[in-house]
Amino acid sequence: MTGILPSYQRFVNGVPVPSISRRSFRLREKYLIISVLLTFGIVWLGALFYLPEFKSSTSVNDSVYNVYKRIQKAGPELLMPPPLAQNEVGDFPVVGIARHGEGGDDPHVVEDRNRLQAKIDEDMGMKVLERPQFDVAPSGSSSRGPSKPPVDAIEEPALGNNAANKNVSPSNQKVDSSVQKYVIPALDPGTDVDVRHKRDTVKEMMRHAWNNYKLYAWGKNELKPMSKRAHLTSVFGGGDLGATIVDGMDTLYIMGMMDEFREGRDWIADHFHINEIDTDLSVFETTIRFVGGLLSCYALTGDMVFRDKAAEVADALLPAFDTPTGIPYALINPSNKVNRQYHWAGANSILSEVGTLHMEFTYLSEVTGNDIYRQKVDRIRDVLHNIQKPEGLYPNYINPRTGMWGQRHTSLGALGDSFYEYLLKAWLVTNNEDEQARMMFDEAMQPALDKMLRTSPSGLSYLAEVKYGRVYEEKMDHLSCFAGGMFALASTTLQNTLSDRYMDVAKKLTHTCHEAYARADTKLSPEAFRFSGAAEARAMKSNEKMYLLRPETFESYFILWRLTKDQKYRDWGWEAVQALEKHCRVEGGYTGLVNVYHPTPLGDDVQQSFFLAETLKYLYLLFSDDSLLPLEEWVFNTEAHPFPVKDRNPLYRAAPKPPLLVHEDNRL
Ligand code: DMJ
Repeated sequence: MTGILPSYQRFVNGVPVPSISRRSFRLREKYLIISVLLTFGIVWLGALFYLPEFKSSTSVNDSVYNVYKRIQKAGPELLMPPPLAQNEVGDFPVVGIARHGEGGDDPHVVEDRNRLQAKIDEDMGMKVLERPQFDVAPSGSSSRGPSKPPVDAIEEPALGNNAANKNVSPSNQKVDSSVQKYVIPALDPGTDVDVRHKRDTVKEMMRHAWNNYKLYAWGKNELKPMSKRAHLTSVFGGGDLGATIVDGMDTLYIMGMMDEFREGRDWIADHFHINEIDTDLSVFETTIRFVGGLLSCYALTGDMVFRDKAAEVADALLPAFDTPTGIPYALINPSNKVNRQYHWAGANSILSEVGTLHMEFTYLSEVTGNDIYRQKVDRIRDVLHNIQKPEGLYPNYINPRTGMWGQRHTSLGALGDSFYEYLLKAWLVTNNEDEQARMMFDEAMQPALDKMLRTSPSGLSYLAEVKYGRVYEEKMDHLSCFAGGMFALASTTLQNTLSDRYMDVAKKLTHTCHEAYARADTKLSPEAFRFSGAAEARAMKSNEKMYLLRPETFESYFILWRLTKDQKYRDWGWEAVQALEKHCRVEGGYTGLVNVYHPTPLGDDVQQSFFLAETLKYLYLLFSDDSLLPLEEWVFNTEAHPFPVKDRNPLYRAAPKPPLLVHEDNRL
């Protein structure tokens, strides 16, 4: 048998001589044994002192257990092979899988990045981008420690037909005065059976989306509905941030799904700890989905857990605002406080991101009594207000160090969109107090519409992409379809010289967005559609043909339905519900589509958290009475989380102002 040590077989004249037993090793053998033992010892000591699992454990058993716990926490994706593609799997009912997030980044992110990168390259004439900054911010965030123990704010389904809850607030909105929670008004008894059925259908969709998330991805950010497991490469990464829970909570509430709401609330109270998250989070996405979602739940229920968690999230983001101008960086890692910019944006922050924090941060200051959040967004507002706007337009990129614009690209779609939305909504939600915001909105819209609003040969209005004040792409993003609702709101909330134009534009843009749906085989819109050559409201490039369960068009249907009562908006919404059911619903939830022009499209295998937060909420509201979240009393943030209007809504819940300190000589 061949051992590790040499046998030293002796040969005499080429003939092996039988071995003679020896009592001791030769010198060379001794050296070899000693060096093997030494190596072994060094490795063992290294493991003991340098591997964290071993170092922190008191016994080997603990160490093994800790490693086991980590593997368990990482979830099955660590060990499980990727799912089979459609032709390898027989049981996917409607659609096949487009490989998603395997072997790299989420294709949504990659596509977006590619698209944005292309835009930037074009804008910059293929100039090499500056290196992104990697700044270590001082650890200034003040975590508020563990949340308070659960309070009993959520007891009964707060439905309007519950006699006990029939208190009528001064604003005519039903509020349970004992705990000040929002009471869901019952449907008007005269409601058409057909409308009831449509509303119930949307509620059932929510149940399907939620139950499957709960079954396969509970506590993770999003669900892969076709592979029936957690989506670990979502915009919030693979950590346990429960994006779908936080984003979906207020939809559950307004649909009266109180058992599910309670489950979500308890998970948030017990397991939501943003400071433990060791991954880059988008300041914008985290604000609109988490801070926005939690603040909505606080307004609806008065449950302090939501308010405190919202503050915890915002506190984790605050170091990103430590820049010379106060314009925040795009990304922050909550656990080590390192800030970063998107590599595709160079040194710049993005207009739609830095301009879409205002509602959440000011309302958070109102309900906590802590002014720090308002100060942060007021500073951003000042920069944007004071900076010179080329031809009255706001470019999409701004450098947080210099406060100078980056590329001169302007859009009401990706990278620009919700900045404009928040100027209008900051004014609405403060009950018209924030006049500067409304003024900036109207001032921005006139040149924007003059440059961007175009009409196709067949008469479709659309919003083109503008660079240096000129149209450079006859293309409209699905993201821009929110603009119908925005212009309609702007038109009806203030009479000025632009009001008629706003409503006209609102209707025309929403009509065009509906055409983008109607012209696709699936009756679902592509991600972007063009108006050049033979194309009219159709995508041309393959990366534009996907549908990501986006809500913007339905948001406009909802707002326009409320404001005009034109039946076509409900009809269009119902067409969308049917298309979603036919093409996006799978056994494990709802999936986006890869190509809306294919009669049996592949699925992208992602159930986006905004599908629950926005898409289903707006569709549900479309078939509800106006008394459910009336527009005079609630303003929806860009993720469809309703915020109460100051001084009009009894659920505003402003924290009591601290008493003013008066000196003996009556000086303040
Ligand atoms: C949502 O997160 C928000 O609506 C955001 O403003 C834009 N994109 C998505 C939905 O498409």
